[in-house]
Amino acid sequence: MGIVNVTPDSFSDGGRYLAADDAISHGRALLADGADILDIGGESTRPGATRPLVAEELARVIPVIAELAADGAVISVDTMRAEVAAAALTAGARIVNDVSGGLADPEILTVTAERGGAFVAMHWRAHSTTMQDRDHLHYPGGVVADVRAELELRIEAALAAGIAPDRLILDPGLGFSKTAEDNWALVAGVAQIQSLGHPVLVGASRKAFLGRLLADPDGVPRPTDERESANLAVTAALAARGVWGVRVHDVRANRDVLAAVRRLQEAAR
Ligand code: PMM
Repeated sequence: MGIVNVTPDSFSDGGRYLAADDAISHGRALLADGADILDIGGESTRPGATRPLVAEELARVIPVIAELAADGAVISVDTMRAEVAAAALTAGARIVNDVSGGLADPEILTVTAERGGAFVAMHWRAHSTTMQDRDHLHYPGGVVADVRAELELRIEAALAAGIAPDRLILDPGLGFSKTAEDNWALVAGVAQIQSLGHPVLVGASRKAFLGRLLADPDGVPRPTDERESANLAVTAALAARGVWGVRVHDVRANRDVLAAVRRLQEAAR
């Protein structure tokens, strides 16, 4: 899944693709690099980000979705709002990627179900302004078990709203109310999320825990666009564990990793 952020303030590429034309060309470049899905979002979820108005979010994403869907691309819309999800599905998106898993605006589940869209339910606890507050970082049962249990509730809500079980994808939500240590535990323990019986998507690309891993001797995190090597190792580990998808910025490099992992798996048979 290749990322197309149509936002002024995403942590890694904010502002770069804000104009619709730039976002559309970026999406086409990601398709040429081998993306199976383009994830198009108009709201930054970086810690501390303020939310755009609905009209603003719609104006950012809908023209980009319409154009890329007309190219034949499989589009997911990265939104927490039912209204945006509905407009995106009408414009040709096939997947709703809701980082709140239906918690921010529960109507999004019904809207997705009614239009036959697939739904990505990510593990989430709070909006960006407060998501890294201490009480949202509390996992008394251990992060993997607690994320699993909270995702189970999202599965129940999604199925109750009419989303078909085979159209529901789960995501542990790396970086969302998680410490770096939590993120590593979730990557290592992804099999426990997979055991819920749905395809699993993971987004590690360019996130802070990779920057911290690769910090310089003074502890200064590696800049966002110099973290790909570590992300590729995470992709390799996740692919070897059989995850359904990875949400990434550098599609070409991640495609190369998937090809190598697949080839090794064939050789091992
Ligand atoms: N991360 C971000 C945004 N959307 N969606 C899913 N399903 N999983 C994620 O991990 C995720 C997401 C934040 O990253 P960005 O600012 O690079 O888009």
